[in-house]
Amino acid sequence: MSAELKRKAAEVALTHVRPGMRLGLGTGSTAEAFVRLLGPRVAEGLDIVGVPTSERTAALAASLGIRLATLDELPELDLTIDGADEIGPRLALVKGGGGALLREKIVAAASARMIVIADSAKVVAELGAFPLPIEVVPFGLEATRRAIVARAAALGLEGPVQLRMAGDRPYLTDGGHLILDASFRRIPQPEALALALSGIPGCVEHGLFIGLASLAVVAGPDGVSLLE
Ligand code: ABF
Repeated sequence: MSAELKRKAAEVALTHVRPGMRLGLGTGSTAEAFVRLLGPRVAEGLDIVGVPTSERTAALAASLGIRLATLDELPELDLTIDGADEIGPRLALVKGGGGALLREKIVAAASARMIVIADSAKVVAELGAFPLPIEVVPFGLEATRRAIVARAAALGLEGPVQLRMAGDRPYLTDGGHLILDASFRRIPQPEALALALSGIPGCVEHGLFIGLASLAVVAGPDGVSLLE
């Protein structure tokens, strides 16, 4: 997605921001485009407070002068703006390619509304081509991985479930967890998979966001469209 398309989607999302809002700030390059547009508006006097979903976003927002709070200080938010890796039917999402899915989901769930911003290539008829990120605790990693494989197989899903690496070391999330990327290729029943994964000890959270987004702002070569 070109920087220009990201900015266009972010611009439309910005029109949903009102003075006084408590805003969840997403992670990833599209969410960062939104934060970069928000900074100058705050400098002009727009009074909002942001709750970042990652250390990366926190650093960017702070550098732009955006007032920040933790979710403990502001446990109820008005709106979260975030990106996604895939946008499927009924605005079911795959998120977590950027490694921030746990905080992203906690923040989205604490928000009255969530708006997803993305380019049109992220819109899919069925989720799953993008490997599903699953955040797990380091203890018992292989047992947890096998449980994921078995629960998925019971739903007819097969494919490698692999530890995400950062160079020659496992990738570590902001929460000190690991990520398993599950390449199921297709996820025809995201609700069933979400339920199955949530029941596995050792799985902290998975990247299926179901029933959280209420609007997607999708930028493509022919303009911006809204999905509800
Ligand atoms: C976050 O950033 C993630 O949930 C998703 O994995 C990623 C999307 O990144 P980008 O906007 O750079 O494509 O929203």
